[in-house]
Amino acid sequence: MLHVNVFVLTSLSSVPTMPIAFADAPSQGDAAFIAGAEVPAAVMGPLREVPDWRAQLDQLPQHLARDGYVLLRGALPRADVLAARHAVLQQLASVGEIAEPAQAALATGRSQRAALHPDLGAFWRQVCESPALRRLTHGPALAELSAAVLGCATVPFDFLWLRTMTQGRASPLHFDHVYMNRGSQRVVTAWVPLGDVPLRAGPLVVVEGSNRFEDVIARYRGVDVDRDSLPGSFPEDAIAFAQSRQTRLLTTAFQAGDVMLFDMFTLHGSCDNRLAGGQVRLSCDVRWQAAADARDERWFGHPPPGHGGLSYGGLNGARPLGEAYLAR
Ligand SMILES: O=C(O)CCC(=O)C(=O)O
Repeated sequence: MLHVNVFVLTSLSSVPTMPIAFADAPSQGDAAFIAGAEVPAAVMGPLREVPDWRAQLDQLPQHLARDGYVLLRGALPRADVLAARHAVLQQLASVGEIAEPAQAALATGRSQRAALHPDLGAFWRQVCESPALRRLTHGPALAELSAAVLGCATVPFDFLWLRTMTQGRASPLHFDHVYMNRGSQRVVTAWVPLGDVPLRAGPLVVVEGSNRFEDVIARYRGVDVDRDSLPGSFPEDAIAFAQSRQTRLLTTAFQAGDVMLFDMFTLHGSCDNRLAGGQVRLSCDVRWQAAADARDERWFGHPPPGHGGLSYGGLNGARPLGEAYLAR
């Protein structure tokens, strides 16, 4: 069932607002859900953490090769993550999508984004290029970690994927390869939760062992979503797929400061956001690649061209908060 939140922001009342529908608030609890179904205990597992990772940076490439990911707790200063979160939420509040105080990240169910910023791509670029966010995603900590994981000097993609996941929303399973394979093949994604992300907020989920599913990888290797006009997302239900492969879906509760790095052939998505009261889950993903390698032209430049030359306007995040997503 859908309901429409009718929160009205008096400070922005002269600007037309668009009501947006959200799914009804789900019950609370510590279970993970995907596509509305609770992940059965037998299918669910914890992401493996690299303990004491600072003392074994030289071991990270082996961890990446074995698991397809490395989960590093406390890799970024919590205060810097919260500053980036605040910068994003303030801008969402300025278009009436997030209620004040913005730190609570509660969606109002209304939006004045399109009325205030007819160029939605330019608005989203401004949010994604917030200085506090860039310091986090393009700063020395991720430079050092991506270099340790890839075993070479690295550069970040200029383009940043910022996720504002409203209630009920999740990212379908996919390999990142199909979105960014025109340049270097030595690329890692750094997934950065912008705030604490408990299970009910819909954290990242990885299909255990998928970095060695050669049959599935072969179906996607070389696919380019823009050139081939194909959706990159995996068509199969995540829980049913994990059961059919006798594997597990791995996730965990993340804290602000944790970082997960993974390679281009690790099948991943996210759990559903089931936070109560319309609370939004915020995270971003930034790619780092070998500095010496060729670059995928879509993701570099000021602004980067992005999908189909749409730059930041080609992202679902550029749509007013809560509007239906387009599959890519
Ligand atoms: O945060 C999410 O919902 C999905 C993130 C993702 O797909 C990625 O980092 O590649």
